[in-house]
Amino acid sequence: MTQSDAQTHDRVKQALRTQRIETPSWAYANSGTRFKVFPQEGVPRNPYEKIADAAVVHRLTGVAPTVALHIPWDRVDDYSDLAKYAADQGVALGAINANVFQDNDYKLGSVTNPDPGVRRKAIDHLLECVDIMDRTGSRDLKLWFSDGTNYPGQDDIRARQDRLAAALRETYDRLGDHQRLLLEYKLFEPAFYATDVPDWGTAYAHCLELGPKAQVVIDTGHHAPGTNIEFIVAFLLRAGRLGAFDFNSRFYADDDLMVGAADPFQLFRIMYEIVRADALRPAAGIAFMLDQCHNIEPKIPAIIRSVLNVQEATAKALLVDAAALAAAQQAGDVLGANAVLMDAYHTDVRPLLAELRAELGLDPDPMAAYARSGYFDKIRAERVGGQQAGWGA
Ligand code: RM4
Ligand code: MN
Repeated sequence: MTQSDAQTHDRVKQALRTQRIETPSWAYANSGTRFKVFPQEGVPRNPYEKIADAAVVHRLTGVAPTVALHIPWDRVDDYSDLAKYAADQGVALGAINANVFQDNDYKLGSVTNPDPGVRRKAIDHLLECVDIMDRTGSRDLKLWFSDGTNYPGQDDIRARQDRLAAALRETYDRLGDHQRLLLEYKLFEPAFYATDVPDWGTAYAHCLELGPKAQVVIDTGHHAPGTNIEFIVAFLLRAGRLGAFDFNSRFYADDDLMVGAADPFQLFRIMYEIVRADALRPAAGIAFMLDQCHNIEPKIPAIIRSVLNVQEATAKALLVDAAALAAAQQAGDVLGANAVLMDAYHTDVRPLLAELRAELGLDPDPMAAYARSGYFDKIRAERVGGQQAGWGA
């Protein structure tokens, strides 16, 4: 290794030490498609058991210290007690995800429903989520609305935007100084004709109207096929409005597969824009969250694998030779510039990550360490009886 290679190696490891990835409580629970949910053994039966699993992922990877909650799936009587339990396990509670898509009242929408009574109920839930954040110490309220229409003429598109803006305003005004509203968009599903927050432009426009504490969330599975997601990342970073990611991968629509499984090159390109903006540091305020469902694969190892995939893409992005890239771009050297990026992408970063983990006192191979740990046998034996957590639970 030359001296400059050694310097790069150290710089990359140093940056990776600061990386934080948040895992979602619901990824530890049962999930499926609308055709079938296949239950698995050892699945958590309550939010405490989900947090215990998240803590295992953090202990083995060293970079997943927070877990996102979904309300009402993770409703408990005493959120301070849940936060204390998390701290005892070595993790903290992260973003609070509101859920205004699973109640019968929301058939025609939640905050954009034509019925003011239903809108009131939905907004009250969003405000309740901020109350919960006060107790859990969470910074972020993450909002995703399934609202939309299935048929042309079903409702007034413009009026629905007005209702959305009013609901967001009321929620935004309830936030504390250090709290944020993260607005997520999704192209379609469950609404098939017109979704009320279908794309980043709509989310961005609402966030601008609200104020600086409103930021956009990019869920990587929520775009039309072929969308250049790194362009959206670059745009929002430049505008100071990228608040978070929901990472996952997709082959077709909102597949919620393990991040980096379908398109590791896309994940690298996204992480390159993050590195380019120096936004990896927690102080930059970007929450790197997973939003996945493990329908057929074992859940905890799938989440570990996802965390490792994000780390690998990040390490490759950090390896891009910024000076060489800028020089090639400035010289109009199209092939040279592309080669700089591809050189970094083709580097095998697994030895560097193994070395970093050893330095942090972790097993260099978290997947193998989990398999050896006996944790699965323990939860399989302990978690019998009771209601397993899953969609709607
Ligand atoms: C939505 C969206 C939200 C997630 C729910 C479960 O499609 O991605 O972020 O909370 O699914
Ligand atoms: Mn999401």
